[in-house]
Amino acid sequence: MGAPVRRYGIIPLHSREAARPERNRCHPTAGAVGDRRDRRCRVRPRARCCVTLLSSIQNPGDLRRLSEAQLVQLAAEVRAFLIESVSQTGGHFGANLGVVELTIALHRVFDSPRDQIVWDVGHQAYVHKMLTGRMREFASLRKWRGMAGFPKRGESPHDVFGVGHASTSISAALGMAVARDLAGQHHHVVSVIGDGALTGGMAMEALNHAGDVGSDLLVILNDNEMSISENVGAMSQYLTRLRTDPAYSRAKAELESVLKRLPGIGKPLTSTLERVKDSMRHLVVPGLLFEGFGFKYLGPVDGHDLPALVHVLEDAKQLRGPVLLHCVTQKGKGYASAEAAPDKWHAWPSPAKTPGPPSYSQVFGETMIELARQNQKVVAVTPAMLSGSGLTTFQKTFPRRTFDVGIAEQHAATFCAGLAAAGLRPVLAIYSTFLQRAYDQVIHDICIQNLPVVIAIDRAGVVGPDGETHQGAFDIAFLRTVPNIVILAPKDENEMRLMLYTALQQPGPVAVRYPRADGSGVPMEPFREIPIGTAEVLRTGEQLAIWAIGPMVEVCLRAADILATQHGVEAAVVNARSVKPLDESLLLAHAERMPILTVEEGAVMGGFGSAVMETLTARGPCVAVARMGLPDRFIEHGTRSEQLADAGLTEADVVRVALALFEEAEPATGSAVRS
Ligand SMILES: Cc1ncc(C[n+]2csc(CCOP(=O)(O)OP(=O)(O)O)c2C)c(N)n1
Repeated sequence: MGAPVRRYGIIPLHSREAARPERNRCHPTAGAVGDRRDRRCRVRPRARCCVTLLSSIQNPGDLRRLSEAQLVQLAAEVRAFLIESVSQTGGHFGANLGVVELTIALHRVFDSPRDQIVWDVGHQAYVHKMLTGRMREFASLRKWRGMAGFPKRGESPHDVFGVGHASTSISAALGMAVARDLAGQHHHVVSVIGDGALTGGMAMEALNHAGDVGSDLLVILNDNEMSISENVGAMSQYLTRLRTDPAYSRAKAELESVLKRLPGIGKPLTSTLERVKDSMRHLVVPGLLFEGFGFKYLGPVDGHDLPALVHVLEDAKQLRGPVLLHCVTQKGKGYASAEAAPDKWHAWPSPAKTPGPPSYSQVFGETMIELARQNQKVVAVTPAMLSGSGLTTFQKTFPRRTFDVGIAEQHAATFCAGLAAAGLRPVLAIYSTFLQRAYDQVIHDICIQNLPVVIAIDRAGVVGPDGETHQGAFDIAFLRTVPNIVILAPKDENEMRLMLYTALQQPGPVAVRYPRADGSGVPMEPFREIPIGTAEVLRTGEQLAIWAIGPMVEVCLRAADILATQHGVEAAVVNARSVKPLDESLLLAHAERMPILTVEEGAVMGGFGSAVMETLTARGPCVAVARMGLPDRFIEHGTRSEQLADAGLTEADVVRVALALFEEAEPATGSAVRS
């Protein structure tokens, strides 16, 4: 048996006076223990050092040399460094400020990497990276070939599990705990999961399994009441009750003491009494939801009280079986603006945009308002990405027709299927990368029943600094094989509007995919339907046909100009628009006359180009075909243009491949189809 479970008092709600004015510069922390201001900053060598203790931490073991006061000092330095560093590079901000004390306490109490700390989502792992020898790397955070913004196994032995999507940590940690048990080892495994990520079905599945398996596992619930926007759902309300209701905790304490004093009155009565006691406990004991899952519940504990955290973690370490420590933190802690508006400071805000075309997400949000005004049946559904998807104003305009379902992509898809089955016209606003979570729901619940759900796929293609875990590479390849679905890809933001309008006129499911990018600044047309399955010839030419989709259309038009002016090759450029169904008659007509080059910002394997090849193989003439798209490897963090260059999707690449294809096809018309 492990040590008895200790209960920790309810803490007051976050005190606002803790908010300090922001100082986003390297500044000395006031004369606390270990402050040696003459030392040079390792991060900014020419600056006087604001992180004297922090720069002495080479690995987490160094934390164990520090006194309690020094740990508190270290937390201040970590915050100063975070503010300084992320203000320069950009990156996730609020969540990291919220876990400063928790991360220090974890690395003080546990022995990483022997003990395994698994982060959920991983956007809050910057402090973990600092304490595990990667301070110098912060200048390259989320930059091409620089340090990743998420834990990555290849980056450090302390990153025991790679991540970027939410709700995976309990499953992964449980796997590690079970592997440890089977190997007869004795280290600790800890999962750190946010209250937002806890809304994900996977987290529930893992809690359910962990309680059954019973392995030693510590789950730390980092409860800051926020997902990216305010957290939603009944679970969130339950956590709020645990956190904040002093009457609840007083009643709990009083009732527990009364129950303890109740006498046993003979055998038959005892069992009845026990049952009564048990059901009364269920009324008032906090954390019973988790205890029902087979976890010992500790907390809630103030996640900014470092000594208390160290203390409770030491206790938790002694316990056997699955344990859940409920830790209350404040997103953005220590930076006034981020405390006041944690949603806006989830990531460091991008510099004010120079006036220019709106982003696709913005246009999507505005279009949704117009469409909802026209059609009472239109409703919007988002799995926890309200602002990222451009739906903030839509929600304000149509609060009853907006559904933020939490980090629950699978539920979001089937919820839409239900809405559609009952006669509404749901639009599921979802990032390409997160749609991966809902594949079965798209097949089983939407497409088999041919329900008219519009799937608005944002961030399709490369996404920039979030990198590998967030690339929108696979949606065409995985959707294309599913019967009934129509897949559209606009060349610009105006076409996206028209496609959304068109999608809502269809009797079955339609996906519209668009990039994480600004539009081209084209004028917006009144709504009109684009005939499904028709492509658009934007440039004529008889020596080569370039079939492109999405933002690649613009790239190919520029490439075609170069081909004509510099190489004397006249290429047709086709905006395919409809990936499924394809405009087969136009494609076959082109294939009769010239080689075909396909270009897409999506996985080349199984993508749009594959659809073209399949059509030509089945019905076309023997013609040379080349495909360009995202390669069969994961593309790391960097800027969008670095990633497109890495993938070989620049206009120069299109020119190069087009010339090679043209030259290969030229001597012998009727050369074999190839890719
Ligand atoms: C499956 C999935 N859906 C959506 C997201 C986008 N996302 C990144 S962080 C985040 C909020 C996470 O909230 P929480 O787990 O409470 O962590 P916090 O930021 O509050 O620390 C969301 C929705 C994601 N990473 N993964």
